[in-house]
Amino acid sequence: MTLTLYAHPFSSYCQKVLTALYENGTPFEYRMLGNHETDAELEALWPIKRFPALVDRGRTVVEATIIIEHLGLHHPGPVRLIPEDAQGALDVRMMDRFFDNYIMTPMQKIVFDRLRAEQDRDPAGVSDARAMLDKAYGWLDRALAGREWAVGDGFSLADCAAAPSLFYADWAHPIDRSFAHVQAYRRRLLARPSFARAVDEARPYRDFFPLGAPDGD
Ligand SMILES: N[C@@H](CCC(=O)N[C@@H](CS)C(=O)NCC(=O)O)C(=O)O
Repeated sequence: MTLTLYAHPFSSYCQKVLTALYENGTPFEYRMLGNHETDAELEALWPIKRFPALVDRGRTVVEATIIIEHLGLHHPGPVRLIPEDAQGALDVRMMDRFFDNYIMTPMQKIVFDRLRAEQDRDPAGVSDARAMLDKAYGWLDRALAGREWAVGDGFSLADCAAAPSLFYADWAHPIDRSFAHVQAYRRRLLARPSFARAVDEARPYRDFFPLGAPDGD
């Protein structure tokens, strides 16, 4: 086994990569963060200390999207998460950026703000994040009409990004019922065995969610 993943099951960006690994049944060693030993190993590899991080034969790979690109390049499996044709790949990468920048980022802003001491909070920033999520849900709802997955016919990198971002975004800033396509897409993502496994592995940590995890899901 050449792959070692530094990750925590409750982390949204880790779930993005775990979904890709589980899609293809790719074997890896799971170095679970949250204890002194593995946290120190991560810091030695990547002083920025954001996770996940992958180590493959001595090479450290960071950023969830780049890890998934790396897996496709060096450890391909039956599910091709980035299409072979260049335009298809560009479409997938564009939607991957959409989910990271306009769903995951504002969701994290709301969640991380709540973890701060009251006097250090940023109400204007949180309000902007909520407004961004409303705009992003609206755009996505129109984009998803008639689609099963984010791009084309198959499950892709974009869906790996969508799954944890929409999962937690709905907890942080509920997706309005009027966005029926987004709601249905989120349900499809939760039913996908790879992501369902990542969600199940994170269940013991739901108390970490500072806004209170809802009973559903
Ligand atoms: N751009 C990074 C973001 C990774 C990220 O934000 N990870 C979170 C966990 S979901 C983290 O490292 N949080 C710890 C911290 O902010 O100190 C990626 O795509 O992998």
